[in-house]
Amino acid sequence: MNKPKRYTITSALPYTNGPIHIGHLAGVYVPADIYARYLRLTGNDVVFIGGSDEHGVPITIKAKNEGVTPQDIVDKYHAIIKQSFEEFGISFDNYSRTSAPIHHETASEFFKTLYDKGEFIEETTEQLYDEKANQFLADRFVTGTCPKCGNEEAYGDQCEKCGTSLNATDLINPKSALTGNVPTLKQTKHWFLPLDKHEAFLKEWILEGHKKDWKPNVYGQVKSWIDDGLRPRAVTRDLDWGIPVPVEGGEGKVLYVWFDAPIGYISSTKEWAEREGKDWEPYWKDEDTKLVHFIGKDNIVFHCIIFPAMLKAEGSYILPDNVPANEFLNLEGNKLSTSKNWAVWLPEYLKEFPGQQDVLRYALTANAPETKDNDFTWKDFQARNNNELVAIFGNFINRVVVLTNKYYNGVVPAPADFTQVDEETLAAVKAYPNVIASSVERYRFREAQQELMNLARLGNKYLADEEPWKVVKEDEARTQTIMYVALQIASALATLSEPFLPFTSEKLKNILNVTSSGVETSWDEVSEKDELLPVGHQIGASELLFVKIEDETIQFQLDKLEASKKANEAANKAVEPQKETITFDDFTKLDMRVGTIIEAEKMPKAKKLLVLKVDTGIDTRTIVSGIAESFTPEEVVGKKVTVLVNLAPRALRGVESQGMILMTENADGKLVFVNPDDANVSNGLQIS
Ligand code: B3M
Ligand code: ZN
Repeated sequence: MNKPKRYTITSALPYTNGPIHIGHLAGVYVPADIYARYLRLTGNDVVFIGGSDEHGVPITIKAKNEGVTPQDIVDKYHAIIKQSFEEFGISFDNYSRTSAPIHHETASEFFKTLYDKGEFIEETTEQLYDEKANQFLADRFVTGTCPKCGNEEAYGDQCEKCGTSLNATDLINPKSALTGNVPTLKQTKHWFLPLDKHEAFLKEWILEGHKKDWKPNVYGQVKSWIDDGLRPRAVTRDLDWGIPVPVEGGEGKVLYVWFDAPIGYISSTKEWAEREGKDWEPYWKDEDTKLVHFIGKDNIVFHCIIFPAMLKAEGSYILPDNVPANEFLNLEGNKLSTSKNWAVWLPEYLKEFPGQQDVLRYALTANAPETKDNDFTWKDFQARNNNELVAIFGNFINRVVVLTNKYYNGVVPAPADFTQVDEETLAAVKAYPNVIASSVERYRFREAQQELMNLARLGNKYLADEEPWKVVKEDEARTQTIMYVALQIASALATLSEPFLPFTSEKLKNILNVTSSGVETSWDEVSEKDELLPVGHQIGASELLFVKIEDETIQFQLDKLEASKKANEAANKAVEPQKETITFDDFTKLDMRVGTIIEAEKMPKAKKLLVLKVDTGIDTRTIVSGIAESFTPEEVVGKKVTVLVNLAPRALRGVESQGMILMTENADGKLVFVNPDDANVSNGLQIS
């Protein structure tokens, strides 16, 4: 095993403008948590840092839309997000927030240090300004065409399509996200971090130093940015939500969110150290500490170029050893989207699958977008649960525990002589800690979890081959040996599953009764010890670790997504542009009345037409209406409707139609009547 080391593990600070979904969990938090748990289990000194990113434009936009303050928004979602992390077993040592005073102080100080060292360029430049909103536009306040890839919906700080980091003034045809206005240019002073000045160092540190150990997707992105040439980047903004710029001339300005947010990792570490009575500095300043940032691919430039340049400019910090960014997770073939409600939200998942956090963790890790974008499907989720967790892991444990209770009242039996299969099986178990560790240490969490499952497979196969339930009839000693070996595998699974399936691991440890009786095995002991569960140890009663997920449950989830899709299609239906203005006199020419359909029949040989008799309050008249594909005649009789009564009559298939019934369309394209929403309005009343 490796020598214990100090680790600072960070995971991206989620924006507090909504709850978190499976994409966040799969891309960042589950892998980070597996890594942190594994390192703790192997005796390292670990701080695992998280927190909420509470500044930035999306939060102010959301607050504006909802008519509340940005603080209301961040308070609400910080609480929701923090709770989700706890519920899914993300084992942060500290979860902070960037609105915390300790963060404001830390970020301010950091800025001042760079300012005092002359690490910024102070410059008055022309920036985009929205005359209508009376506000400068940067970041997500402005959209336009990406100069690099032509994406027409690039933001003022980044193009999400090609990943390029942008300055708002780079956008072609910029448009204000607040008013839709074309921005003007207005002078304002800002502080810029001259990334170009750090280019040589970044080249050497990453392009030469990390070519081999960083993931190809991360390395490739960084290389392409550096090859494109780095430019100074503004680290302040003309906004009122954020950390005030702490130097002269900074009044009314705040730090750019991507300047303060990564410093949030440091503030969160400080908060933790204060609480635990520790010194935070070695975790950020000691060269022996390994700093690892877990992020999604859209955050690569900030963690691999901008933040390291900041840390380097400050001078006293270490740099990340690795940034194992993941690609994106899709859902049922489509990009996850908050605005389109195309997501599996964690609070909702927990309501619908109570107690089944590990199933989601497992399915997400099995499909983790480690090297390319990947797809989460509910069918795969069901199959992973039913065919792997239930049929292999759960089945093995259940057999071991049930049989041990049945044959030996739950007491670990003494083995007789081992056969060659027994010896090989026990030796194979001992190899797993290293095999899994080697994958985890290379950030290959899918592979690591597959190996864990291979250990469960080994156990399952061992029992299936050795068939203790048959042997018990003729060979008592052999049965004891088989059950002894199987119990050792169960104990190894309890330990090695912890990083991946923490809730299951705990449950299994309880079933095996190892925690309270002091026979819990450490990660390394699985390799080192010959006996994990001692002879004579009393285990507990059987309890199911996983339950089968039925087709109906999956169909319910698919139906929910289908409903989201429909709602989106309806919302996206092109809204017809407004027609030419008419005068009030034009309007009064329309004579619209409340009426009731009193008879209806199909027009022979016409698919779309119904012939209606309508009581208009003035008279009863015939109206031919193109609604037969949406309604049967029986459905419409008795319906209150709005009728345009002074429309010139016209003949349809030889029947004279004397007016028109007002209709619109619902999300499914079905026609619906525009009708008075009150049964008491009487026929003939004028609509005005
Ligand atoms: N809040 C972006 C995001 O949630 C940003 C990460 C900050 S990490 C310092 O994707
Ligand atoms: Zn682009």
